[in-house]
Amino acid sequence: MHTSIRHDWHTEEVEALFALPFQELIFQAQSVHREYQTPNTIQMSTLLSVKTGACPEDCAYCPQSIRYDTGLNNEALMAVEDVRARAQAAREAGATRFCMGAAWRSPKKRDMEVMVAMISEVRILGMETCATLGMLTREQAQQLRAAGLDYYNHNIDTSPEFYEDIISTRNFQDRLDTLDAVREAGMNVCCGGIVGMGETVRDRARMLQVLANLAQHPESVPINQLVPVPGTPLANRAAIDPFDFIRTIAVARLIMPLAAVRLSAGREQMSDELQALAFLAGANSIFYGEKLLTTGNPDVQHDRQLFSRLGIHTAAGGVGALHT
Ligand code: SAM
Ligand code: DTB
Ligand code: SF4
Repeated sequence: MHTSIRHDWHTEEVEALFALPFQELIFQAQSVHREYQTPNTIQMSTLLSVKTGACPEDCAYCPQSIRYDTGLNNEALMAVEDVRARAQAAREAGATRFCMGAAWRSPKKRDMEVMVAMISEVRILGMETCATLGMLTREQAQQLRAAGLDYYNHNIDTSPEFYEDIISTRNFQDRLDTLDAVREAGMNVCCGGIVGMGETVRDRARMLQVLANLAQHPESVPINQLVPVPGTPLANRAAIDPFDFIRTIAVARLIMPLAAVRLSAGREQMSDELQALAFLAGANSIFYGEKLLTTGNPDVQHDRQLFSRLGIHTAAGGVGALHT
């Protein structure tokens, strides 16, 4: 059997995958995983929030929006040397990629100068570099690429239809425009979304359909489970059925066979068994280290033990990446 790589998915087809009996879906996803990916292998990225809080956007899930009182300490853009030290520590702990996040709508000229220096320093350490800084112009994307940025993370977060229920300060097309600029600059795309925000199964299918129908699939697809943060409008959303979360991972794997599917936010709230099920369904990358951007993540000792119990190896470089 050879599953083809498609870019012409219909919503109904993707919905039909979500509707498969759970075991059938997992079997299909694991079969595709075996065909296209290295089994039992997981790539690890470490996140660092290099500029925290006071973001002018109103993303309903986000503790960093200036509009919600989440008790977060706002922090200015970090010094390059401090970021370098954090990247080195992450490398020593076993991460292969370092992802720098900033709570901006989009970076200013002054910010870009610092980011360029930061990216070069992390690259010198021999790590892959990733950044998530908000919307970019074509010129900014080129500048980041020239500085040595390997990946840009920019999530579509949900379906085009549900988007305006979650964010009002930008639209879905703005996200697609930045993704286009990132692609044009020749960088790897990291793009996914959040589940558990009150969206329907159709919204989940539409989100994955949009990603799979891009001219080129993202090299990395983070699937985040909403971390409900007190003070945000989504603080009291009912938790998603864990099996529905796993279904989202499985469908991402099935329709984007070459992508690294990232089991992202929400791991701290998941049991070891649920994470093992996510890996079985096709997740093969994680965020590694005690913190995501502002919220918690499992400690490294626990992750190492989990991988050892499952016989999982850690990958040296990006799966299916354009540049490593
Ligand atoms: N400001 C930039 C932007 O939004 O593009 C970059 C940083 S932003 C925090 C990166 C991503 O983190 C968001 O797109 C969203 O998918 C994810 N995220 C933020 N808060 C979250 C939460 N409470 N639970 C799960 N994912 C979250
Ligand atoms: C992604 O998709 N998830 C990461 C990363 N890309 C930047 C961020 C998760 C953030 C969770 C909430 C927080 O820690 O602030
Ligand atoms: Fe700002 Fe990004 Fe948070 Fe939205 S997700 S409020 S853009 S930091």
